[in-house]
Amino acid sequence: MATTTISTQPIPGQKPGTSGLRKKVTIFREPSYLENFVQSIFDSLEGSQGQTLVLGGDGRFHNRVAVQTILKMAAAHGFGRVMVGRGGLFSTPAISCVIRKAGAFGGIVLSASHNPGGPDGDFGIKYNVGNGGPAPEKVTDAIYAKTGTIREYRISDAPDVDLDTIGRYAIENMTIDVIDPVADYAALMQDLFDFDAIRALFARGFTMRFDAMSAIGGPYAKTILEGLLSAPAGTVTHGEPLEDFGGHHPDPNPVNAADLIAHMSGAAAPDFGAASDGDADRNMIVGRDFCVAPSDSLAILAANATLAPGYRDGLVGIARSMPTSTAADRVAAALGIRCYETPTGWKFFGNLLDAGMATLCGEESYGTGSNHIREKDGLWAVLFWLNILAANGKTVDTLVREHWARFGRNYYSRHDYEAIDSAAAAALMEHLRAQLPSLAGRDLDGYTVALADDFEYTDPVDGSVSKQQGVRIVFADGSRIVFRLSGTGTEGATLRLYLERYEADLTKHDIPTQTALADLIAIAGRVADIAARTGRTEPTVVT
Ligand code: VG1
Ligand code: CO
Repeated sequence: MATTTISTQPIPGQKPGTSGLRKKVTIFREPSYLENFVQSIFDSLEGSQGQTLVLGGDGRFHNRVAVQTILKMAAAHGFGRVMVGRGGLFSTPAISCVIRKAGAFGGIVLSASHNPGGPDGDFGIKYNVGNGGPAPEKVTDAIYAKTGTIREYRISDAPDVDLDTIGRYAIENMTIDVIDPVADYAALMQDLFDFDAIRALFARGFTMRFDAMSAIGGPYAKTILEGLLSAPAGTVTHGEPLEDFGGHHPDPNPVNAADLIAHMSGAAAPDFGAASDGDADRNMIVGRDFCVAPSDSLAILAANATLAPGYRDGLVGIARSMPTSTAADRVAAALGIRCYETPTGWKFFGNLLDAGMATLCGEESYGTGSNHIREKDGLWAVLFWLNILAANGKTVDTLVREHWARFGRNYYSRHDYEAIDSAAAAALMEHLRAQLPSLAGRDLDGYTVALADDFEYTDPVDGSVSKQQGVRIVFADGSRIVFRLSGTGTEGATLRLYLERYEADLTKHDIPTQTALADLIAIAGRVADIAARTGRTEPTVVT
């Protein structure tokens, strides 16, 4: 075995987005594409020699090749030990869990999350720091800067490691532990939730369908739901991780999880449905003929948190991304705790969690989590819901409706315009920004603009400032329209339009969501000139 140094050239465009670097697999397979980025990660770390790294991915196409390359590069860099999940697999929340439990220096997550996989699909890589969470912007900026000046990378010529057999291996002076990717995570879930109560719920005949979307959530859900909690075999569907997710778009929303939604309809439907995404950090919660909005899910978990043993002592604070509905703010107010508003992306929650300022966090994009790790966590949210339903005996829709009756309903929807022309998308955002100074105080179709700005965030812990995080138009009645461009897509640009309207009146809680938001949809279309600028009369996906 020997380490070789290979010369290379900077490759443009290796800029991490909302959650790591995501590109088409075809791009990641180009010579030295992955190597350049990995070396740039390593070169931006201080004091990593001799330290432990955790490594794994969601099993999508190219995962195994990338894991072998990274192991050889980690050895050449001088890491002391790498903990890798068997098969090169780890869900994103499980990597976060293992980094924390092992006291590792950091971790590398191979995933493009909710983006499709396969040879023509997407691949991604993300660096997580020692708290288990995604690297903050100052780290990702440093990595990106290195990608612009890189001249060489170092790699061992050792043979591939047997990733499928648990055990200890070595490359150069580096130890490699191939470990069970589920065990530590399953143990953590048992610490947080009342497994006896959930087991008793299933024993009473409660039925559930968990759709793992042929992604990495399957092994975790099977071990925990069908194994530890004795849910009937078959509760977990699409439970085998496949390199192309069986052709699914592994994004758990009612559009992409249509199969689950169909099964959750009618009198024969299970009591409870759920799904997770490619890397198992997202969750969708479904009742019988009833989809729970992710923003509502966060608020409902917060309002009922003390029913779960891990949260029995209450919450110190809640944090949500800016576009996420303000339903959680109402719960925080009732609990007498703070609700923090951060930019989109889980990396912004890390400091709040580390500083003990927030317990629960959530995003409108089917992401919920807590201070138990530093990533969002799909199965955690599902277990939290099960714990609550086991404790209070309610159905999903009763629980949600009672929540609305108490706090009011925040009608909420997101409209995505995918794969639009990048220049047109940038021009649309500029067009919106140009209007900001003149919007405040104006009347738009009977809605008075109370605030119009481009969201800027100052981290309350380290004072770092993140600008241009989404254009928001907030009306006097609390309704909001938010526009931002996606930072995870790999084709053209994706415009996200977020719409929210608050309704306190209990007798008006049954309006179809798009009807309830129709006025705001019309205002947004006009202010942003969406149809003319994108060439689209309808969004691609409405959730
Ligand atoms: C999207 C979501 C964001 C989420 C991010 C990563 O980002 O909107 O809330 O944190 O994906 O989730 P964007 O920039 O495309 O809007 V995942 O499950 O893809 O890691
Ligand atoms: Co994900």
